[in-house]
Amino acid sequence: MNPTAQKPAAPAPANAAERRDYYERIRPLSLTPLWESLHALVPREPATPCVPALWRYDEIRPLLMESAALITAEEAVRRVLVLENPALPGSSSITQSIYAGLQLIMPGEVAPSHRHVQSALRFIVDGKGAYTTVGGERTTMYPGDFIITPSWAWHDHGNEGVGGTVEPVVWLDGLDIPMLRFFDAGFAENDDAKVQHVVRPEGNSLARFGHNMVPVRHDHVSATSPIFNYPYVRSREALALLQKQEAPDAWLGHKLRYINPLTGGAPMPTIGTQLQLLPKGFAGKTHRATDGTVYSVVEGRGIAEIAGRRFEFGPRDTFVVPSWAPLRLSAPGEDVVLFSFSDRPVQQAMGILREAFLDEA
Ligand code: GTQ
Repeated sequence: MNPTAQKPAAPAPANAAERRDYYERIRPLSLTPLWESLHALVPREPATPCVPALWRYDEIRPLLMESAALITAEEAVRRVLVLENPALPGSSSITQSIYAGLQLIMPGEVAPSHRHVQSALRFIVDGKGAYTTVGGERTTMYPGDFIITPSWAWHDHGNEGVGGTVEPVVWLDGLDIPMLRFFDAGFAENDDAKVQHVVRPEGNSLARFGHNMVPVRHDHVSATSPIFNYPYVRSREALALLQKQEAPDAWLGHKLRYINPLTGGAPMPTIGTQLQLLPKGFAGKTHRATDGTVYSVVEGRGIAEIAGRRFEFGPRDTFVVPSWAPLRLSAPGEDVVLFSFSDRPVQQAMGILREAFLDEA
């Protein structure tokens, strides 16, 4: 699998000492010999340093709640436990291009308004009744909702509850932080006000753009979808209907991607998102793709075999599938619903996305 490992070790050249001496002499001039690293720079196939990993929510939740006693959301600005790929310590990255973390907001707390070039998605994991405000419109969060904070949009989060109850709310943050770091293109600023002024009623963008219609006099297409909350009730209903009406895809089950209704493309310029249902008894075939992907389990227990390692997952767990790692999903005991995201739209824009659907089980 590892392309560098396939190469038989080259016999030491007769002039090895001369070469070493030469390398030492060119180093002070900031020069290096390509021929020593060409195979790693241009690998035969992806050789990611990322490893597959699973984060169990049952293990994380008590620790997350403990953090609420250590620091307020306001002091932390964003109180988040970063899900860091075990093979990329210190990188705050779950894949080479994607950041993920679990953010907690306690009843009555506020995460103050700021904005940054990094785009963010929120996938609600636990609890309901928190809100986020984006561009002057609030949306109330329910488990399974997929919410977007576009690049450079002001956003603050709070938790006032809904329907008379207020409870801790946890969501999975997905950001393109490593990509922005790679491009050295990040800017950020804090708002003057802690909580931004609400200028549009809740549900306004969904009414305008979320029903397969758009306002006739709207002709502004930006890089990010004008819908910023894709409610779970609606996406889940679509999957339930497909489950009744169609056979599942042998690799993916019933899988839909979220779209920007103005373009049909991904809702965010840098991150693609999907929701899939594996019907009870599903035993998927193996597939792989060059976009390392983060999965959040919404419903059900199932199994992900990733690069030969077996992970048993349950509701609210998160797992990561590295680039080009073979993946096989199964749902032996019950229906499973998975949300997932990756850098797919970037790879598609570059024309480099590859995927393979293998015939073996
Ligand atoms: O909510 O704005 O997990 O700026 C990391 C950076 C969340 C946020 C994160 C952020 C945010």
